[in-house]
Amino acid sequence: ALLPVALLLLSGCSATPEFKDPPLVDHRYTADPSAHAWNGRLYIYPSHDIPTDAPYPDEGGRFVMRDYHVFSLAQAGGAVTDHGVALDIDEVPWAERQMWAPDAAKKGDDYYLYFPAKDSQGIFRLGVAHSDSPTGPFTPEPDPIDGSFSIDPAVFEDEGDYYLYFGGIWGGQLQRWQDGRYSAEDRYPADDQPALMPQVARLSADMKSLAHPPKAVELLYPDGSPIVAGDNEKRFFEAAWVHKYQGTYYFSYSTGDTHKIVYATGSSPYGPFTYQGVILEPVLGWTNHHSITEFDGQWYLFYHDTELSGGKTHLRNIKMMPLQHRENGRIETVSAFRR
Ligand code: FUB
Repeated sequence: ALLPVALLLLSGCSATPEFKDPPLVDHRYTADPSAHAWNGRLYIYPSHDIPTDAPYPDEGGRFVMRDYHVFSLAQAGGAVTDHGVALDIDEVPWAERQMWAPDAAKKGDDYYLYFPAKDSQGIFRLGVAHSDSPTGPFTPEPDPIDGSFSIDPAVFEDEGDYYLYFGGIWGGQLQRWQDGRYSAEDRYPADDQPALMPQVARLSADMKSLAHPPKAVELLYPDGSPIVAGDNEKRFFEAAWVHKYQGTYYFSYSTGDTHKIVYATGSSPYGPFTYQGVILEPVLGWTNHHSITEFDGQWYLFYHDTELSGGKTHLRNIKMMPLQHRENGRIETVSAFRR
C-alpha cells in the first residue's frame, strides 16, 4: 500500500506528501465513487469499505463490503449528506459476499443501481436494483443480470441509449470468462498478445437486461494495434468509466498493478478507443478508481485514497477535485498529492 508514496518520494519530492483534497466524508470508509449530476444535485454511489481481518491475496479477499450508502451534495465543497443504507446484501437473494464498486443510472423518474457481488459459487455477477429516488432504498431483482459477469459496472447514457461497461482482471475474474462461459481456471494472454479488454452491452429499455451479448471494448495504441497484456502501464485492469466531451467519447480505467487512472478516446460508445495518457497518478493505497462528471459547468474527478486509515488498502475514503480538458481535448494529468 505504501508503494505509491515511495514512488513519489523517489521522484524527487523529499517532504512528507501532503494530500490535495479532504475526504468527502469521514464517518465511514468509502471507495470507488461513481458520481452523477441529477436534478441540480450531485449524487455519489461508492463502495462501503468495512474493517476485516480476512487475508489479502490477489483476489481482493479483504474487500468484504455488504451494503451501499448514497451520498449527495448541493454544491462542490458543500455539506455531504449520507442517505443511509440504499441496499443491503441480505436483500439480494443471489448475492453472497463482496459488494464491490457500483454505479447508478436515471431514466425519467426511475433510478437503477448496478452492482457486482459474488454468488454462492464464488462467481462475480452484476445485479440491478430499482428505486423512484436517487438515494434509494433500492429494490433488487431476484437474479443477476443475464449474461453479466465480472465487476465494476458503469452506465453511460448517450442520446437516450444506456450502455453498461464492466470488467476487471485478477480478483475481478474477467480472465475466467472466454466466449461468455465461466471456467475456474485463470487464463491470461501472453505478454505480447492483445490484453483482456473491458466489456460493453447496451441496456434494454427496461434497464434490467442486456440488449445484446457483451462485446469487448477495443483499447488501441495510437498506431491502431491493440494494447498488449504485458503493457501494465496501459492495459485495462478495472474501473471502467465513460464520459463525453465535445462529441468525443472518453473511456477511462485503472491500470491496477501500476496504480494509475488512464484514458483513451473514440468516436462511438462501443469504441475502439485510442490510448491518450494518464489522468490520475498513483494514490495512497493499492487501488485507484474514479468517475468523471460535469456539475454546474465544471468537470470533476471523483477518486479515493486511504488517507483516513493511514494507508490500509481496503479502508478507503472518497474525494473529488476539478478536472480540466485542454483545448486539444487532452485531459490534464493530476495527482492526489500537493507537490
Ligand atoms: O472496491 C473493490 C474493488 O477495488 C473495486 O471493484 C475495484 O475497482 C477496486 O477499487
